[in-house]
Amino acid sequence: MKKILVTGSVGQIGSELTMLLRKLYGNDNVVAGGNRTKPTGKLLESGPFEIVDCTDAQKVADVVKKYEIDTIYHLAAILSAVAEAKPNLAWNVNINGLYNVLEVSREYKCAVFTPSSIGAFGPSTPPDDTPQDTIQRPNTMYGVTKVAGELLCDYYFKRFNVDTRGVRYPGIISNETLPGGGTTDYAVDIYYEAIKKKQYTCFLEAGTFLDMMYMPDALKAAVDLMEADPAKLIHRNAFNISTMSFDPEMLGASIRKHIPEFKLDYDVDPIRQAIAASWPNNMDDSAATEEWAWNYDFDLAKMTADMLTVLTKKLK
Ligand code: AKB
Repeated sequence: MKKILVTGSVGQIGSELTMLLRKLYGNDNVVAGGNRTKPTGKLLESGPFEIVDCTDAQKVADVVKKYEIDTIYHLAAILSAVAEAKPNLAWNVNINGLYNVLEVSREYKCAVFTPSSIGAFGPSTPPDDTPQDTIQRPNTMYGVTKVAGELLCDYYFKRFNVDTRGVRYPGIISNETLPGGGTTDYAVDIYYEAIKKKQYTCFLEAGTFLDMMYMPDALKAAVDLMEADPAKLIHRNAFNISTMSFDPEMLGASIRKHIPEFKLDYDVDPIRQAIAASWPNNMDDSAATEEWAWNYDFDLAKMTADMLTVLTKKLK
């Protein structure tokens, strides 16, 4: 049985991924690693928790040794909007933190999953059907750390045989933990506000198309890739994965099918708008499909129905 450490386990993806991994591999075999915020509820009660600041290599090594970890899902990261506001912090966490995790993994022979992002692309990237292998010249600090992270992970695989794998996540939409500091966060906030106020003011412009994904598909991608036959992987860091592409208007229209009086207006944040404008509209994920049979369950209509059902109960 695998022995897994999840860094960033209290975050948006980490909190749900840790619970899924515990279900698949056993509660005691999955250590939730968090930096400052202690988990609460089922995340804390269902298995081990350790404070793991990925910028402290010794701490990462101590936890890996203590639990005989063989696989790390390294989710601790600073997202795009916060990275633009705090570039030093983003470099430290996203690059130095990843470097520490890779070094510890080299020493203790761990496999490593590291999420990259649509943010690894930039304004000179082909925006439609963005190919797996294409121009990556992002103009944001987040993007710089994501491209460097992809290269670093590939380097550790080729040079040291560390089993590194990753996906380029689109904006992730979930009904449990809120995202923090991303450019795609509007696509989560909008559901909460639609239920609470029947109105949402969006910080991205109408017509801003971005790849998005519902959390169950995002979790499946991480697990399926880490379980994939390594002999079939031509790429490693990181695979394009895609399930739906929409702009705020399309998302509003899908919500209006359930809440007809829902109103959408705009108060555009120039910083996040510029970030979003530099990212692809939709990615070509055929390499992931060919190399590890990537597939998904949720399109926009199915996701909206599920989000509204779950959140309506939760917000009562
Ligand atoms: C963000 O908006 O920063 C993230 C991402 C697309 O990587 N959700």
